[in-house]
Amino acid sequence: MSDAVETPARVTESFGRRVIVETSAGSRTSAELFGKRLTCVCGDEVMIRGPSQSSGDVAKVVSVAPRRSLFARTDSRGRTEPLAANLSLVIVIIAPNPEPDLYIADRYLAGAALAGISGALIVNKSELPGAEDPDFQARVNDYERAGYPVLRLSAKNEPTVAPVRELLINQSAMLVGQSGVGKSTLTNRLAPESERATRTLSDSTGEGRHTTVSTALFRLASGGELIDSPGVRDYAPPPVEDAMVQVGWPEILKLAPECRFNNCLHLREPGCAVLAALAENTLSARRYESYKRLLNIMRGLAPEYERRR
Ligand SMILES: Nc1nc2c(ncn2[C@@H]2O[C@H](COP(=O)(O)OP(=O)(O)OP(=O)(O)O)[C@@H](O)[C@H]2O)c(=O)[nH]1
Ligand SMILES: [Mg+2]
Ligand SMILES: [Zn+2]
Repeated sequence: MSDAVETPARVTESFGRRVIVETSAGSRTSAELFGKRLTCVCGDEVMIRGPSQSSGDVAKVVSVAPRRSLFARTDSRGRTEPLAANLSLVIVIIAPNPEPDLYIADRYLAGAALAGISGALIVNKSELPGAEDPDFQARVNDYERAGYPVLRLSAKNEPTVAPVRELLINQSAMLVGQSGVGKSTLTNRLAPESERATRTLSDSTGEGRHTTVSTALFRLASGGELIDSPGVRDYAPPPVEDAMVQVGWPEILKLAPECRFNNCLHLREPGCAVLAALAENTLSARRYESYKRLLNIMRGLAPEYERRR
């Protein structure tokens, strides 16, 4: 291949300056970012050059195509860190075990919505007795009532996984959630060639152990593509203005037009339809609490947000 020839490719895994790309012919190869200012993440569409003698023995990523979406997080220093590009769906996985932190799930779904990406919930390990707990079920039902697709399954039990294949057709989806919920187990089930390492039985009591260390994309024979990602202890979306936070809560956003003030943040304002729904118990108090928490987190990030504008 001549040095000047550029070919399109897809980033399927990223390790800083080094990435794995998949060419349109379907082969995967290692590549390096060309030039210091170039950055890319899993899911990016790029142009690569080489490998050839004069560019060294490794292919170079020379440009990144405009993104249809960018899913990102705020890191511990308040900076925005991109996680994946060109997603159409973010799937949060929870399980009865490890104990779910639904505030993380809510913030993931909010981060997706704020990036113009759809959200869905998978309840894995549904065969465990903890899945029968009425309180757990009520909390899961909150997501259905809010309008999210919710799938209950066991990644280890093939027939229960079929609805996920259906959901993923024509989607570019990323699995996210706490460590140990079964993201990689499900990825292996859906894309057997992915061969993702999963937590072994002897590790299963190891609190806070993170098995997966990289974000990686796989194509599914049944259609669509799936990205497995490392488990997290927390997640917050990049900073947004106060009025935008409710975009992450479809059930609140739906009520907002009925509020007396069109800039209502649903905190203490008179004539607030959200507070009325809360008093009538038609809105989940936990989900509302979660909305207020993200509003507070975003206000905490505001100075950093302004500084970087
Ligand atoms: N009982 C049960 N165990 C499951 C199921 N799915 C996964 N597991 C187990 O849960 C543990 C964690 O699974 P992983 O797939 O490694 O979890 P992960 O979400 O990828 O974890 P990180 O990579 O650390 O984020 C493993 O021991 C799996 O065998 C399930 O449906 N039922
Ligand atoms: Mg994993
Ligand atoms: Zn209101």
